[in-house]
Amino acid sequence: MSQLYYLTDEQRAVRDLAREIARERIAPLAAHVDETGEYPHEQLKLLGQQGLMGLHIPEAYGGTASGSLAFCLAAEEVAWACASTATIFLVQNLGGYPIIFAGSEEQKRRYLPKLASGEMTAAFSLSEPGAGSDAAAMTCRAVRKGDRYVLNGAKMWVTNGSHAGVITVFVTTEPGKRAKGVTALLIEPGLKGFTVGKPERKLGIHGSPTVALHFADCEVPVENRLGAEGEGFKVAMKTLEQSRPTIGAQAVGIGQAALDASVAYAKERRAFDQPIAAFQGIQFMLADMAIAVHASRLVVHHAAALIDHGITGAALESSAAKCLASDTAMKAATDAVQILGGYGYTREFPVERFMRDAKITQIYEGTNQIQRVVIAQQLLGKS
Ligand code: COS
Repeated sequence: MSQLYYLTDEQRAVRDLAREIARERIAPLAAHVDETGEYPHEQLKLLGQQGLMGLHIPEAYGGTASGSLAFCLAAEEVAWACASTATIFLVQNLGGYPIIFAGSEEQKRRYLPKLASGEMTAAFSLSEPGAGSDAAAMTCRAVRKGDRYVLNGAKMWVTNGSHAGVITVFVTTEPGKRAKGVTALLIEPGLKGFTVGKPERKLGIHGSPTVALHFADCEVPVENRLGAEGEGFKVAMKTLEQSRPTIGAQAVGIGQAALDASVAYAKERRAFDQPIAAFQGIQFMLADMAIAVHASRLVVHHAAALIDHGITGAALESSAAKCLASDTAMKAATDAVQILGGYGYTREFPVERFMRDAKITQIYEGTNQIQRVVIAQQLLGKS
């Protein structure tokens, strides 16, 4: 990997620490996690113990406030080793952002220190069975009754929803008003009328549980509301704008892992009396993978640096980072399977896992079609 001259000493230290943990402690377990769907408890605990869960959390609440670029560097390293663990690591960030942006002092004190230490994990719940890309079309409803909201409806595709100690759930308090009727609530497990669905059986990221949430006359205290009524959609959009580069970082990690596995195999595997790395057909594939992964990393780092510099309105750069890096990871992983040939198609090598794991990065936190909608809106204005 080329030298990233622009990193600060702190960012380098975060990357090196994450790399060491990822390569020595997380990577050896990745195939097992994929095979069994086992939740990566120990891996997450380790990330918490080493201070990597609090990179995005202000120091006043137990974090290190290291910033978005530092977090992206750590996310890439974790994803290089195990995309499942990386997904939960990213959701810790996604679920924590709304509390940082919109939480009251009491809410911040209640949750952020536990998220920073890894004692508690978080989740973020925007999508519904009938509302994914069109998030404002949500129907899960909260009706205020005195000092409580009564929730009815379902949410879907909630990463870590079965394990999180706190979930930011977006509901409508004024159906028909679309975005302007959306309100964010903090939900903890154990509330009466709140149940978690069975884990989805997915193509990849098997160790990262994805569930539906069901609410049947579930009563939530008003003090669990995050921000004002009707402000939830903006909280969700602002959160996604900050979080999408981190999905890009996860994708860079998967793409780099696919490239590394391909280079290693091409140097070992012989055909026609020479290593297949001697053939230009393979060399060009490796070079194209390296170009795209390198470019993706730089675009991810640029979007993260904009966030760290407090430059608002980085929706274009954020969506571009997520989109480019995830498309790159998918292509790199598919090419890695091709380079490894029949072996690549088996579980004897990790590249088929990279290919299955890469696919989700083109889908979650907004499909890449939605990223292009966001980018076009920035270019053209909203029609
Ligand atoms: N930051 C702050 N506010 C934002 C914003 C951002 N990045 N993007 C939009 N908003 C605000 C808008 O300014 C608007 O508020 P005003 O009416 O006061 O101006 C409000 O949010 C609604 O925005 P918009 O009218 O653009 O909403 P749409 O219903 O047209 O939806 C898209 C816009 C498609 C971009 C949105 O629904 C989206 O991101 N969908 C994908 C959802 C997603 O990523 N799901 C995955 C969930 S996590 S697995």
